[in-house]
Amino acid sequence: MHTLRRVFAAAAGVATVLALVAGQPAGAQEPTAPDQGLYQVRGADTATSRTAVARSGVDVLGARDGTMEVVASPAQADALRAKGLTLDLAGDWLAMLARRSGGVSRAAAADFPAGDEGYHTYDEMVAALQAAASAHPDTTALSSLGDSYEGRDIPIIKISDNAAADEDEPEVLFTCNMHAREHLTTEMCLHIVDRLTSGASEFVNSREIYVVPSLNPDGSVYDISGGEYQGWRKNRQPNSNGTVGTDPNRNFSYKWGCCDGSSTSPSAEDYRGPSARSAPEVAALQAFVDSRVVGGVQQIKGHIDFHTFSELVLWPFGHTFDTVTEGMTQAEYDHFKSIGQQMAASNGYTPDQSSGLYITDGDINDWMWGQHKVLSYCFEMYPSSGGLDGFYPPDEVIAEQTSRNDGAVDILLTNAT
Ligand code: 0X9
Ligand code: CA
Ligand code: CA
Ligand code: CA
Ligand code: ZN
Repeated sequence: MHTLRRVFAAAAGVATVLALVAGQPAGAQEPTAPDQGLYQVRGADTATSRTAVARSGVDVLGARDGTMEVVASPAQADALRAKGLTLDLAGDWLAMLARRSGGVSRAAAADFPAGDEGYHTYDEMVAALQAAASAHPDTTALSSLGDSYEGRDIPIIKISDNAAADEDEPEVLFTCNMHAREHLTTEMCLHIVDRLTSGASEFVNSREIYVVPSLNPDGSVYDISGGEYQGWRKNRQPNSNGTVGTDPNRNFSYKWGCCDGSSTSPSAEDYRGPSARSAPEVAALQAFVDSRVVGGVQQIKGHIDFHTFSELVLWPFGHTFDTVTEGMTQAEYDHFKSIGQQMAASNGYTPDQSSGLYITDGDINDWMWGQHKVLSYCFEMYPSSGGLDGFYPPDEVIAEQTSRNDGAVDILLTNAT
């Protein structure tokens, strides 16, 4: 880690959707289907069938209760229908994106589109952390995990009594905004910072808490560039074939690419990257967590990685349907499940093993547990479903949907020992 310094990265490129549509397989096309259609997929009632949908190359927005929301090309939609699934066209994704983002000038990215200014841009997030750090010098320490691909800092704030000292207290990590368009999660991490620095939480004295509000600064800046929402998920690292972006949540080093839970296609939204930890943002987070092994003992005991959307509490593993497997005993699985169920009872989300949603490999939670034995969860936040608005709910929901997780966060903190 080095001291946080502001880096002015090159301006984000002109918005383009070429990356989203490149590399699609040719096939029979429904004449009326948009190039990028938002679909509700019904009949994906099992994790196996949901994994097949994820592997088909579509962009999975959310999934629960046998219904998946995906963005698909006409050929991809036809291919899924040929598998016996029912696809209902809910709209033209690109037209919805343009409409949703209003008439703001393309050059303006000083804040979120009109009406959503309550969300923090990257610059506002950094400013909020700097304000928290200067208001609470004894209980915070602000630094950076390192640089993103485009050279932005990835801020990390530590919150604890005597924050400057490495005390013998269980350490806990909260990470947010690994996927660019999942902006509500940045607010979730900032809310955790607010609550822990407000003097209302006893955990400040008994834990050392690390919060990373944006694991994907470049992607989140890009997503609101030009005053329009871009629907961007991945980081902004160029690929060898001219497309842009690695999915950070398929790029972690534990069993990377093991299990057909990610794509080898650079244009795919779940592209795993050319090698494990090839994304600088992933490498930076892994290096930090690796550095918390002190005297042979991993100091971090608990972790939540926040995503949107579907209102789920998920635990490892994601790469296998098995509960007991290499790296996971029955007792360990039962512990994950028990605490996951307690957190879900507190926030009203649905608890499940990650692979119960669909198979992924190289995700952060598999690495946190598989490599470091950290009690690590994935939360999929509000809403339970929602298509485009699933990623861009109005800023009016921020307060309610972040404080909704206060109880679950406290359960995680309690059990991180
Ligand atoms: O696919 C992901 O990376 C996460 N969902 S999201 O829609 N936010 O992209 C879920 C990862 C959880 N792991 C598994 N489902 N195996
Ligand atoms: Ca703002
Ligand atoms: Ca302390
Ligand atoms: Ca410590
Ligand atoms: Zn996500």
